[in-house]
Amino acid sequence: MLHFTVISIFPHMFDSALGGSILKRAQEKNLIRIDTVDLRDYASDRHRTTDDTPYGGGQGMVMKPEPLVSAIEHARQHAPRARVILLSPRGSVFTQSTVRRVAQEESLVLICGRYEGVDERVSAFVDEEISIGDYTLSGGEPAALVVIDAVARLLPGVLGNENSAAEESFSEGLLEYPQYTRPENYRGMKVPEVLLSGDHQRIKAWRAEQSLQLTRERRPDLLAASPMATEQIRSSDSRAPVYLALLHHPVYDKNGAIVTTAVTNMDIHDIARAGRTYGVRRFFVVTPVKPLQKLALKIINHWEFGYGSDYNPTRKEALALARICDTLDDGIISIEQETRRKPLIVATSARHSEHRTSFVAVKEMLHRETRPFLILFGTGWGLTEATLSQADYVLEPIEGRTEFNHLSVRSAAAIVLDRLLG
Ligand code: 4FV
Repeated sequence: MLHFTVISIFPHMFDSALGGSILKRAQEKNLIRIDTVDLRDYASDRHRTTDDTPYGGGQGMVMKPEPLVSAIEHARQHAPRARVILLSPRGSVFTQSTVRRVAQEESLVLICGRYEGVDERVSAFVDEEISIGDYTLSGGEPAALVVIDAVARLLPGVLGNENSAAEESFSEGLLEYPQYTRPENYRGMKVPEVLLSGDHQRIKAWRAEQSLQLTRERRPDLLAASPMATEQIRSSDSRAPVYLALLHHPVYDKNGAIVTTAVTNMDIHDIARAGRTYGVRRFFVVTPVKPLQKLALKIINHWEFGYGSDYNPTRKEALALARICDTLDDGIISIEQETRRKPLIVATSARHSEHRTSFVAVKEMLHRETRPFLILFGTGWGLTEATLSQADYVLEPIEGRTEFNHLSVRSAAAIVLDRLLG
């Protein structure tokens, strides 16, 4: 049973909120106990004064230390192991992980400030300060209610079925998936077919994907902190491993002749880092020219094993994706060895032609498919028609807002990755 003691000059503000629904039932089931304490009972003067003017001048009033500290000490006498929390905008921002932490306590004393706040010396008698958000309330009471509500619903037996808390937003650090109920068709807006399928595996996967997608769109800041997100992103990517290949031969020169271009430090760097960012499995640097292979290896080893790897470990992670191979086929063979599957070849080209596949279509395939995908990029003036014809799909050219389409292969690679895996 978790015991809440709320210290406030407006203790009755809690009557209605605590008198309804889940919290009322939880009190009746002795899962929680909530005592509201009138701070004025701890005032020492007959006017029951709990605030005074601020030293140093300034607007408003400040809550006096004596009544607050007496109330805190009285509460500690009754609950020696209580955790005393002051609700204030200076506190650590209240999140679901804070909720999980304080829900472990057996007793919480919540102090509700008013006016401009409480005398600074009260902090010496408080265990922690919590803020429910970066805005100013007229009093700590609403914040205390938020804490009581969020904590109580995590306690076993408070919610009808335990699992519902487990599936909520933030329970796994992600935003909750879209919810639907009857009617199936509301003003032409239909419930997603998957939810009517009865296939719980598919429903679970769809909901997880939706949570991830919504969080990516609305709260990308949450992704980094959510172990589930990281796992899901990793697992979702495991459905269709993506490989990149940068071809230095055969490619066209500006006259359309088939040539071999030089490897460049920047291409290897930037495409490796973009690849790492989007969770690509491997990045093949394709050139049959031994001296250029040696140069490429020198660049990669510098960052993966050499001075670079200490100087900047993140580069190490990225460059570790790079592999040098003579030909495209070598890359394809090593993917087949690694995945036991023949990769789907997706070529890229800045040249328009009828046989092009949209980014949306390939993105959709990436979600549906489990076969590996190999995305080809060409240096120079691009991949040859022979290579394009060898591909399963050729992506539509990247179009900006002008007719100018001479992106560097590095930029093209970053844009393609973001459109397909972003
Ligand atoms: C607040 C918050 C908050 C500040 C002055 C009440 C007000 C007065 N408490 N999270 N945000 N408190 O604005 O917890 O004391």
